[in-house]
Amino acid sequence: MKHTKHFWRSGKRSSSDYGVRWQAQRDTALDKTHSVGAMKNTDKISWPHAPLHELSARGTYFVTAGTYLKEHYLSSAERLKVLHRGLLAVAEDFGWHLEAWAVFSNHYHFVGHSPDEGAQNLGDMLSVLHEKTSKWINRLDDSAGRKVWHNFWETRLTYEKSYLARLNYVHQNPVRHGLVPVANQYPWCSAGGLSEQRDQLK
Ligand code: NI
Repeated sequence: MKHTKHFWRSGKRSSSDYGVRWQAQRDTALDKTHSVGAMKNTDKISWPHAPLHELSARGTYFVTAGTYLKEHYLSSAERLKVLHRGLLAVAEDFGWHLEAWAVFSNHYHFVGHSPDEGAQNLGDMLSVLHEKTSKWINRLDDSAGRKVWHNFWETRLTYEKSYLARLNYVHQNPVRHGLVPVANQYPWCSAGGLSEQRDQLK
């Protein structure tokens, strides 16, 4: 944040300075989301309603997607497993290399590298995941046509420092949510036995 103040005071602003500023703001919003610990308190988050997707550039992205009205539609081990496996499967199908991810009962996060051609297919990739998981969950709950997913938000990570911070953020997310004392005890995330999970997909 010192960084941002400096730019404001000096009157020098470039688009990349805004990049830092927006990332810092989002960091603050996300910290509020998770600092409370227990999952049920995430209901207090106010996520943006109409995110602007800027996906032209190839790069590394931090992505969060949440369920409609933050309902805990995935609150069973079986459902988390299906979403988890689905996320890794669509990433592979759409050419995204995921470096860190964490899947919860009403949202998920990941840090991923886009395909060389660019990040434009992120929306399609998540649509496939959301459509498939919605249909499956709605079938289980006998609620055909119910809206399960809300939207997704992405940030392109253009600074090494913010990239490393987001990687750590995603890896530690199960701990931030108060679900486990140590991240590798949470099965539906990249900290929990990465290579083993990737092998199971094949
Ligand atoms: Ni989270």
